Amino acid sequence: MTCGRVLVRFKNSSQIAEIMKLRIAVQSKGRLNEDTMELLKEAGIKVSSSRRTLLVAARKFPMEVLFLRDDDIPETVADGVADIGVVGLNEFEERAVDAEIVKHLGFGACRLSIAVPKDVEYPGTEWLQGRRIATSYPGILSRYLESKGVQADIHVITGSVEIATGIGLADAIFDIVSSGSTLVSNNLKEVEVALESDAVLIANKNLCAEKREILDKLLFRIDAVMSASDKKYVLMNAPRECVQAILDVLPGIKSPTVMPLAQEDWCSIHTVLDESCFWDIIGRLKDAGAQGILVLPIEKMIL
Ligand code: PRT
Ligand code: ZN
Repeated sequence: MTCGRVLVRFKNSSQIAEIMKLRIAVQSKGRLNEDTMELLKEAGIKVSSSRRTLLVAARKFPMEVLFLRDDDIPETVADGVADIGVVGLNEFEERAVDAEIVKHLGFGACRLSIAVPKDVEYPGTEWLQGRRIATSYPGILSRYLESKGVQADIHVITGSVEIATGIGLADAIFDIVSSGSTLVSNNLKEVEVALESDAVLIANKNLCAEKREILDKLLFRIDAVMSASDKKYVLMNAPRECVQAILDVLPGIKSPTVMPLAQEDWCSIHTVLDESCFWDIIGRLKDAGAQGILVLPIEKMIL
């Protein structure tokens, strides 16, 4: 299954060619769909957005996209029905299937945490001993409790886990937390973080050489997109005597470019900066003599 070929008949020709395609499983709707499709688009892989079709061929890249519920993605990849997939690390760890993580993608960040009613005086994991904990992630929770030497009563519920303590179903919950506002509005507080999660690209362990090659090409493109995503191209002008002071402020990935301007004794300085770092140093750049600072997005960055 993992090395299936697709027969293609070319237009204006009776020639039939075998085209190898990498099949990627993507969440059909939900929190990871948009970021995943955006990443593919940024990587130059065009996919028709019609979600009524389960399987859609990509344009400009030997890939097809299989749209699924996120719960089904780990197993689909492990079985080889899809070659690769994008899924939350939480879902992948819960299913504990035999597939490999090839890249952390950074989006869909959240954590799997234990939360207790906010008026509980929580001394540490010993409080959980013998308690009832409601969750949709029994696999990760039981492994976590075991690692802490705690025995608790795990109640598996799907959906609305956050109301379990309020209705007397459990003493604590174990669920996804992102901003924490769901916990606050249910009078809960986060006391233990068992897993920090983001979306991961997973792959079948038995891909044939041709599919590995397509995956490597995809990873090359994803790296270029991700390297550029939090970086800015920054240009500024300064009198020549200020250049050294400005260079001292710039953390620069590599040595910045300094070019003379038509106006005598003035230079233009170009560099690439982390966006977060830019806001920290903007004041110091101006104090050092930088003027006309331009900040531009970078689309791709090949390191
Ligand atoms: O239909 P399908 O089964 O495909 O989707 P789903 O409903 O099971 O999953 P979906 O789309 O809700 O989430 C997909 C993935 O997004 C999850 O598996 C996580 O990896 C990731 N993710 C990131 C989140 C969140 N952030 C998140 N905040 N998944 C869920 N939440 C929920 C959480 O369950 C809780 O109810 O948001 C609430 C908490 O949010 P805060 O901000 O109030 O803390
Ligand atoms: Zn799901």
